[in-house]
Amino acid sequence: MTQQTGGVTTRLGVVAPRMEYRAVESGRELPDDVLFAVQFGRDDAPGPARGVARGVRVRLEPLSGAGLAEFWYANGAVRAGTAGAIRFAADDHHLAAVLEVPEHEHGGLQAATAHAYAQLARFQSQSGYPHLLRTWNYLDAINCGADDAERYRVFCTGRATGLQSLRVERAPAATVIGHHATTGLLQLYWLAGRAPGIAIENPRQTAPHHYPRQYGPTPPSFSRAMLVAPDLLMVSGTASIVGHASRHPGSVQRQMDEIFENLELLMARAHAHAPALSAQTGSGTSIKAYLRHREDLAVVERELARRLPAGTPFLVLAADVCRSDLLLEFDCLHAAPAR
Ligand code: 3EB
Repeated sequence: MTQQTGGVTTRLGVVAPRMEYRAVESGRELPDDVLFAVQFGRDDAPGPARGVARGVRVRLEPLSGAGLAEFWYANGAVRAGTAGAIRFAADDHHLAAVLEVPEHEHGGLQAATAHAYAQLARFQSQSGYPHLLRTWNYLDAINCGADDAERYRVFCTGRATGLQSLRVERAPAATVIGHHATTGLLQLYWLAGRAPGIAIENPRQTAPHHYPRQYGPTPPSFSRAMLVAPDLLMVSGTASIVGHASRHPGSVQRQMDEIFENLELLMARAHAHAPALSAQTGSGTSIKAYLRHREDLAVVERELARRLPAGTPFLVLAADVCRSDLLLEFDCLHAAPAR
């Protein structure tokens, strides 16, 4: 089936939200055609406050790109609502939703995470958008705790427990990142579709559900990237990992080179399924970097400016990555260049 919607021709008939980083004007309401907006920074930063139906504020300090928000533009009318503690907004093809769970209400991270994912699973199975495509997860002190008590590993166990009831044929693409601030919250937001995406794996990296025991009792389960529509690839949080091992501890530059190897391999594979997507980083690529040490900012900014077409907006956020030897991680949206 070929269909024309908003100027985008697709073969599958799925039309992705158009996603871009743009400046938020303080005090302005979200335009009606926005499905979801992700803002970064403290509660008193400009833009819609916490609790706005069509969006979330992630409490990570922007080191570069302050004031930029990630806007997801809808296709068709937007319907927003709540279901218990979940806030959601949906268009003709996709649903965005957010759930923020105070850890103390559940007696700790593992139970809070299990609860959050059980809520997600229950909601998703009734939502009319059954295909979970992409999740983002933010928690405090992600590297605290020794060995299997490290909070990222505890999170992984809680997530697996909560998701048990959801039949996911393909694990979604995902990001799990640590706040530098103390928020007390597990923040979870996600994108789901009426139609499934196509999971893209990275042959340089071990499938997460096959990670060996040394990384924790419950291996994570996520796809390295999800082709949401013929014109949008959503790449998972991508770090300097080859096989299952972290590479280049101590070198931000070399970790970044490894990340770009991983990203471009995923882009090349996605291009084989979706020829509208470029096989390399280009004008349709949006990157947000999560950076552990702010003194590495200049290196990251220089590299992103060098790799992205001139003037491409990008974000660098102060954050912790799920393994303490990883200095940074990238989220990447890879869209067909605007026509
Ligand atoms: C990695 O490749 C780095 O637990 O869902 C990246 C993306 C990472 C998602 C997850 C973890 C997750 O293993 C960490």
